Amino acid sequence: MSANTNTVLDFTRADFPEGFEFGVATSAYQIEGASFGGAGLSHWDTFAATPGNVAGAENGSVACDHYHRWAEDFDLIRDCRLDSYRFSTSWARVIPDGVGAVNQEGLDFYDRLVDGLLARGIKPYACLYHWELPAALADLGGWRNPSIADWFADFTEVVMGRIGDRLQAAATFNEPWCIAWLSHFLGQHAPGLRDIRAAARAMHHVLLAHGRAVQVMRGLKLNSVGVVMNLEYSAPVDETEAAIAAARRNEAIYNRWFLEAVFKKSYPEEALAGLEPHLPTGWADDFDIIAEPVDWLGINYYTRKRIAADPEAAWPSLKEVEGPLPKTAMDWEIYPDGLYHFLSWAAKTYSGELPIYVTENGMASYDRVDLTADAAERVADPDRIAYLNGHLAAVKRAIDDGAPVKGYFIWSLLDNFEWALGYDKRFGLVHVDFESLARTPKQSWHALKAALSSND
Ligand code: IFM
Repeated sequence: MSANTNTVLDFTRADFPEGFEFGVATSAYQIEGASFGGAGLSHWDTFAATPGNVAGAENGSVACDHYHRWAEDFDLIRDCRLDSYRFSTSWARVIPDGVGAVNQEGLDFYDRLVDGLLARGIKPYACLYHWELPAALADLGGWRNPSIADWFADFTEVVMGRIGDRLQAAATFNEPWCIAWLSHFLGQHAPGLRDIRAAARAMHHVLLAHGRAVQVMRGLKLNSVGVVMNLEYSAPVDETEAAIAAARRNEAIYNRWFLEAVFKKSYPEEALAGLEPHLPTGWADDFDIIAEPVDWLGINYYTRKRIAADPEAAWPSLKEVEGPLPKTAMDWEIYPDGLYHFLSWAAKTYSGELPIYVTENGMASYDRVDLTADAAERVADPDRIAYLNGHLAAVKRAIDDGAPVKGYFIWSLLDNFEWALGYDKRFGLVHVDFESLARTPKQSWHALKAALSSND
């Protein structure tokens, strides 16, 4: 590998095993334009319409207008020489009320996406749920209501019955921790609750819904079914017993709760200590459904957090403390060793020989835009190139040490709606002007194209 100059990537395809896939990831609400095509309202529409929830009072009603511009976006994926694309399906677009009548226009849209990818030689990876719960189901308690497992199973049947036959792989959920904890305990995402009982129920019901969806997809004869977990490295702020125990509690809630349920039919003790009183009755009987075997594991990784004990606060009695490492525009520390750790740890502890995909990794950066410059220099994002170099080196190291990693998806193809932070945080390989919606490939897109073409 050559020295990093921040305008080139330090790798070629030949540095990775034969068949290793390079891809990009997006999600429905963040790019499609939720107001188009007869979609129902989701809880992200209503959360964003409530003052103070989203920076700049922004929302996903137009987003990147991928709903109409998907062909141009897929050309950008193909022209970058990427192998694979990971997208999500919006429940409210397909079934506007969450249950019952199907919006054919919505289903046709996802059918077009899959065919459009295949026509360009790009492998389609679909994720059923990336956070936009239909508002009609939120009215019924959303993830707190145990019936959500059956509602989600029905949604799975509708979507996968239509597109499942042409997918490279399907995932049930993107980032169950965000669906449950970030949204029902920390209150940062829709539905914006800060309630331990709601959080505990969501943490269990999302897993039950995962298991039910796997069953449905098996019934449809899909044989590449997985789930996407987000993992965050949890480092004690110092070597005190209190800090070590706090980091361990954080890690149990964040990283082990979902993996342990799916692969070991249990929940970690440190998390149960606070959550068990709030779990639904009979929770332990659901593990046979939750642990329906999967075919692959997706890991989303971005950063580490330094954790201290907070004895003044209620359980889990911990707080984050700012770390010393260089940070992205999200203020997230850049820590590629965490990715190395998780790839090896997840395989050894949970998923064994199953293929692992890095289903998201990337950064929000402060890009320099000069649309009069030469094509490759119009949007300079050297920090993203350095970030990708660091993390791809970590992936390579994990593979060399035996982790069964089969692919790496960059978050994200386009600058997009970064949830409660609006459009200000730019994660794309492709710059989006949110006035004109024009797309401009960044320097990182050009660097990636060069790296992936280098042994054509
Ligand atoms: O934008 C999000 C995405 O929706 C889920 N994973 C993390 C990304 C960056 O915050």
